[in-house]
Amino acid sequence: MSITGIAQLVGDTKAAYERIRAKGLERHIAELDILGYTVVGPELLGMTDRVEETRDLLIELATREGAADKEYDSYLAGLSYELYALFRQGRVFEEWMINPTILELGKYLLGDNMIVNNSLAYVKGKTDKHLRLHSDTLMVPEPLPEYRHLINMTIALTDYTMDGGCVGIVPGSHKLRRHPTADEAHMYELMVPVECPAGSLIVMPGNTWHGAYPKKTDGLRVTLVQGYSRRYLAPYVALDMDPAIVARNPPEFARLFGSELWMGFGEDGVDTQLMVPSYASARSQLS
Ligand SMILES: O=C(O)CCC(=O)C(=O)O
Ligand SMILES: [Fe+2]
Repeated sequence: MSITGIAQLVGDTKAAYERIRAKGLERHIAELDILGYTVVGPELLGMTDRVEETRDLLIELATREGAADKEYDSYLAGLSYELYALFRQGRVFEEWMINPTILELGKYLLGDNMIVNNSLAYVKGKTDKHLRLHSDTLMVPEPLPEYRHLINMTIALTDYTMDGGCVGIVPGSHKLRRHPTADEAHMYELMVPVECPAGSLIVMPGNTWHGAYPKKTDGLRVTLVQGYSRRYLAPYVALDMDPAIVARNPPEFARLFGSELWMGFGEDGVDTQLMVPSYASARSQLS
């Protein structure tokens, strides 16, 4: 790294640490390192007043799609009925996407250039099936990288309990740097239930093994999932949207949705303004 690169790294590190401290997120960073996940309480997200509205809107969208007729079933046993690309379907989802606490933790894990990778919601009804253990770093060969490619930011919009079919996480599994085998995928006794109140954020980096418990209780479990990744990973969800949505949000929203990516060029070639700083030799390791 050049002297400039090192000086930038020092500056970036001090600034990142100050921001983490100012928000009181040190404990969560430690848990991510030690356990491979963390749960952030609703107060720290600062959007407690949006939880009910978001939950009701998701139930309304699912109902309109006929989810109840399908008994909230999905393509995988134990996974819930899925809704996709929420950021195009309501103002409140735009706010969740750029929630400052989510972005702070995300950028600590993925660097300042992180982009949106996924946008999903789950509506889960009663089921006697577990969701099998897996890691979200799909398609990546082993050994999985020690640093994170992507993170799953799960926002519980109803209270999470084991009997209510909450997520279960295998603590320390991120250190294995591999996917569970077909046999391990059913070792549910390894899971710790993530029980937390509605409005909590569960941060699950892509190497962490997780699944979900059968839902024995009546009523629906409602969840918003936002995936973020390093910018070289092709997003799972299409990032394009009505320009009016981009226009009514801060510039960081556009950036998270790819406005500064140089990939995807055509006959005219790359935008060198965007591409040249991507050379690792020209920047801090934090980005
Ligand atoms: O919310 C759940 O039941 C777990 C779903 C899951 O595996 C995920 O969001 O990656
Ligand atoms: Fe998952």
